[in-house]
Amino acid sequence: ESLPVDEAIRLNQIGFYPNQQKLAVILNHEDVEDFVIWDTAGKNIVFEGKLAQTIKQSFSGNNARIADFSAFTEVGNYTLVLNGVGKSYSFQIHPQINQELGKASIKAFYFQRAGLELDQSQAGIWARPLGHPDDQVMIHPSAASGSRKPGDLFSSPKGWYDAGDYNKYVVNSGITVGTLLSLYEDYPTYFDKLELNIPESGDQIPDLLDEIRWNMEWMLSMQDPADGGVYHKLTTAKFEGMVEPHLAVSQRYFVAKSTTATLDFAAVMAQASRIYKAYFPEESVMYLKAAEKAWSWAKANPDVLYKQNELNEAFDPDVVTGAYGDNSSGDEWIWAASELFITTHNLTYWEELANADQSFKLPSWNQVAWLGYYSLLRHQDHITLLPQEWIAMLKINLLAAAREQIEGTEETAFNTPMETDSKNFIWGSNAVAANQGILLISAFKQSNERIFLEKALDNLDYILGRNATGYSYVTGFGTKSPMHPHHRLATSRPDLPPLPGFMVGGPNPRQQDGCNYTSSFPDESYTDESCSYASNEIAINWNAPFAYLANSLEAINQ
Ligand code: G3I
Ligand code: 9MR
Repeated sequence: ESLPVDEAIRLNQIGFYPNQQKLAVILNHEDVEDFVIWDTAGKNIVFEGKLAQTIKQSFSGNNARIADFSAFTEVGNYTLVLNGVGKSYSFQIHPQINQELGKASIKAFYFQRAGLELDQSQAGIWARPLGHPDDQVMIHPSAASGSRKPGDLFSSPKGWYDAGDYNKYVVNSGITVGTLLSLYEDYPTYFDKLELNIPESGDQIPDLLDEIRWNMEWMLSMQDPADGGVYHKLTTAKFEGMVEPHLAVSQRYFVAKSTTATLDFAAVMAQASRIYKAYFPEESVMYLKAAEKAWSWAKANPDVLYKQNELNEAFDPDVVTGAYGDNSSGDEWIWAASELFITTHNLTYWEELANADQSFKLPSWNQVAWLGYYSLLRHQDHITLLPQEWIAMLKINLLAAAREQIEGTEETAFNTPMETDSKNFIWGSNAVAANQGILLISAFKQSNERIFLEKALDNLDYILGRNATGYSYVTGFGTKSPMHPHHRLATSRPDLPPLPGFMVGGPNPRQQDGCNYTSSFPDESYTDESCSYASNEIAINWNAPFAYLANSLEAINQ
């Protein structure tokens, strides 16, 4: 018990399902051969094992060996011990091991709410005054059209703050809402019971749907009622300082309509229309009308891409906040057409899909085709109007991509799909790991092959500590977790621990923020400093796939 914690022992710092594979990775320590599992309560040895013979190399050249204790299945609290060397952080084995984590990953969205006073009864120590009412948002010259003139003011309240900043961007809201609505569509009975303690808890609809609705209501107000086009973003001209929301009071603007924002909007409105129908029939009709109107605008304006630099040459004031500029809208067409087709069964939308690229592309804010394709596969039994060979091809592509994704996992130092390619380590790399998890879970659902589920769990283990930095990348979860995320809500309250349930962006060797990093290797380029927006920011489009991964594994293991 007097043994020190040895950070060379890397494992999921939350824990494991009893029947799940359980791995730790031991770095270096070439002389050690045995390990034991201690029961932390009784300090008894409950399991003895040997480290794997195979030595693998991490990207930075550390020697890595596996300690496999999958055979140990008893519920409890434990540490892994290397005799005479040190112990791991503590972890649990429990049949609902990811339940609290899953809830926190969604509660995080409540903490991101704009335009709401957070009450102590729901927010605890993170209670805060109302900020960003967004009842006086100005039409930026780039957004003027019809009767809406530069300088006009309209209301556009609610929604979630995008990330560590306080702005609200439609493109990024789109993939976030789409991912969360899909989580609900995949596991409705799990979410029908799940309580999040948010202001709407106790009403007649599932808390997850209440939380998403907070953002849907904002998104609706981003549509120009005159023509159906959707503004790309609602933002200050420059990023605010690191101040609390009620003190961040610079003028906010509606900025330029774009095809990508409009189609992402159409997709989520169409998806929401079918999901909320049972609860709010009138709202459901309104969502669908909004989606169809957005679709018509996009048809008339098929290639209005958001180019921030060009807009800044033409209009004042310059807008330098998150661009979410994308150089193609092909994937947005696929997503919108898919969701509209599933909801309406109208074959007009099929025209957009018939010759579309079906190859697998991992979803991200600028690549949304597979949000639509996942939905079509989810609803395959109800879309019999579509050619069955075409649907079958989607499924083939999905399974092929999943197989490719897991190939080589065993050769990586930490045994995760995430590490099979150093190119996965981009800005927001942890969301790559989470989105790979969604791919693998979707493949499991389509094939019933458990290997896909196991590899999805490997990526969750990665996120929670079995990785090259030894961090559990989720605030408030795990022993060594981010304490200084790039998050204005957190940095402006240095007296409080960071808000819980947020997965930070993660290792990113391009290090675009200019902060101090201690390593430049792909999977070690992470620094827990608030200056590091390129590795340590939080964002709604990263938390959504993380929430999908944690909650769907929990729902599947029920
Ligand atoms: O397109 C290239 C690709 O060809 C290349 O292989 C790859 C290598 O890294 O880079 C790709 O471009 C990257 C782009 O994201 C698309 O993934 C850029 O390098 C990278 O700088 C860019 O990062 C984006 C970042 O904003 C800067 O624009 C992140 O994806 C995006 O998540 C992030 O979003 C910000 C918002 O702007 C503002 N709010 C916070 C939010 C999170 O940090
Ligand atoms: O806080 C901003 C963060 O949300 C963005 O991801 C990041 C990149 O666009 O920019 C951050 O804002 C910084 C700005 O770019 C440069 N000056 C310092 C700002 C706060 O660190």
